[in-house]
Amino acid sequence: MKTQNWVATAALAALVAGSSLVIHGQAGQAQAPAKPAAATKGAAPAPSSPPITIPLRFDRYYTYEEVGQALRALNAAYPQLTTIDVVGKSEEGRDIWAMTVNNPKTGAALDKPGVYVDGNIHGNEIQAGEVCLAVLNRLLTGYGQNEQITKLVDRNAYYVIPVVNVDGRYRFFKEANTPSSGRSLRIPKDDDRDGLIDEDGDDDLDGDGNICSMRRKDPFGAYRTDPEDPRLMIRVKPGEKGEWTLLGDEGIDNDGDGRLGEDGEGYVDGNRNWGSNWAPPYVQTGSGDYPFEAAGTRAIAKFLMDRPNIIVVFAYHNAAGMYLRGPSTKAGEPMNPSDVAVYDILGTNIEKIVPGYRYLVSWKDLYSTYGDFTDFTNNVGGSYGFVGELFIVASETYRPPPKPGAAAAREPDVTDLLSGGNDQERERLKFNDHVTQGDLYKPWKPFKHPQFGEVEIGGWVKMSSRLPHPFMLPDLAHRNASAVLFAAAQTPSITLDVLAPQKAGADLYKLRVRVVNGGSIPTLTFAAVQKKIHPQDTLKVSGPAAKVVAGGRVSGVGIETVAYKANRPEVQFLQVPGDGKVEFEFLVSGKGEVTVAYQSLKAGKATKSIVLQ
Ligand SMILES: [Ca+2]
Ligand SMILES: [Ca+2]
Ligand SMILES: [Ca+2]
Ligand SMILES: [Ca+2]
Ligand SMILES: [Zn+2]
Repeated sequence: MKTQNWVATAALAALVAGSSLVIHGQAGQAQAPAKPAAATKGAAPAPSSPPITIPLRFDRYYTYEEVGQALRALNAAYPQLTTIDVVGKSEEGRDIWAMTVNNPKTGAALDKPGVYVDGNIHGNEIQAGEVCLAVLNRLLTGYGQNEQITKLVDRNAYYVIPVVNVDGRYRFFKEANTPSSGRSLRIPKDDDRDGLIDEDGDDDLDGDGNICSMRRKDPFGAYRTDPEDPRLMIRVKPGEKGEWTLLGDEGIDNDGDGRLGEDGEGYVDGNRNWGSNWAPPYVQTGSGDYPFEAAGTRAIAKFLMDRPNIIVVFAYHNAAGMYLRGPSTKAGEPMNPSDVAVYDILGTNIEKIVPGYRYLVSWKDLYSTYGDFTDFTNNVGGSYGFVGELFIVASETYRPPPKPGAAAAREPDVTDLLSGGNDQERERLKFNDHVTQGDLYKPWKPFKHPQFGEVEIGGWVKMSSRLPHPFMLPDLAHRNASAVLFAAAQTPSITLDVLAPQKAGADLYKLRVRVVNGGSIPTLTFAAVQKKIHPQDTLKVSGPAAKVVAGGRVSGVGIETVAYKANRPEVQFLQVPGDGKVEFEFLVSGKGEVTVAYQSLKAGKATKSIVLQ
């Protein structure tokens, strides 16, 4: 699917980041070359890439190998605070790395609220990996230097997987691609059901390392040259003479079935293969033959299940400037309104941290997806999850300053992608010409095509359209990392108060216990409580010479009531809401030391002892 409106094409590609629409509508773009040998020329990183030093700089994109070097450099610089795990291996045998940041002096990782961040589950969405590295870089280089960051490191555990689709990242750098191709995990699939597997992907015909577009002179074509910028085309009106036919992405019909690029390498979409609300491929393109078919999703699921303290999840993608929350399909509604309120606190603040980005609901504001990662982490992991869609193409501006007295220009956002049009595309080309000195766009050049004859190849290059030019990368990485740090600061922070015991009879004492959460995020999601995803938090009262004879939760303001628990009153179950408290009253008989212990899967533990006398 192509239109004259090149920005709209880029915009749609961006908007459907993570969407089956990429596959349906742009089959050629969504797939990698069928013949890797023909597609590797020119795109490998320069062997002279500068060494990776700490602090990380974010002024260029790291290859898969360099992401590993960056993690090892961070680990070498901060051995007390970091560990590297190989979570698993990809289909092609590459390591999937996780870095854990935890200060053992403030406790074990599992006893702290966990913040999980990953990126690049879609192979082409590479700046997601850089945002993950920026989170690590900021936490580690700021530790002991910056008061807020020191506190964030000391209070939380962080689990960061910068590259989920390691084969995809490796190949996106090494092979020719469009900005949108190379998303898939490397599980061979017969996408067009002709009995052949991965037989026809894109081909880098001119060997420049990019899959660009092809057009052919055609007086009956649907397009003519844009008079304002001859690199662009506009659709002819009825009755107007045409000039060009668009042939699609660079390539040849490898299997002679009359179609171009209809079955490239893969296609299992890593973000449709999770074991919650999964649907077969006739419902959800790219979902795989069964949940966790992919080695990577399976390994990461195990990693997550082994870390039940994770309460906040960020999964980074590109593009379009969005922070999406679930549910991923309408069937997930209604989301518990108290959980919506938690998302709203985070989402509305993130909109201010990252200008132009919008906080949206996945299925309603974008489209439905099945087998989605954050559905899994929400519904099985009991976390609050966001998908961060990085980069706004409308930030590629070339325009005069606003006239004095005129209202300041609005920050571009996702709505610009829909309005777009050739106006925006012309501006992007001037941005390309004068701000990136031509890095982003290849002018049309004649090429002798073995099947189509004389054609022209040109258009936006691989490293464009969904990615910021490297000069804009530090800002993108820092602001989005700040969104993660903001959420980390809102994770539950528990203090336990045991109010002075009152004598209520001979050897009988009344104890009031207050559990206070200083974070905006509750100690368990409301859905987790409602659906019994995990055990709730516990509050236990015990002592060698003491017995709890009654105990229960206190409710009411002014006139209080205690809901006494019928059995085992010494153990109470609870969830502590964000910026809230829960109180219990216990009647304890006996004497001596009494210990009150709070324990939570996600909010750590706290104990207090008092002496009854
Ligand atoms: Ca096939
Ligand atoms: Ca395929
Ligand atoms: Ca090419
Ligand atoms: Ca074909
Ligand atoms: Zn994506």
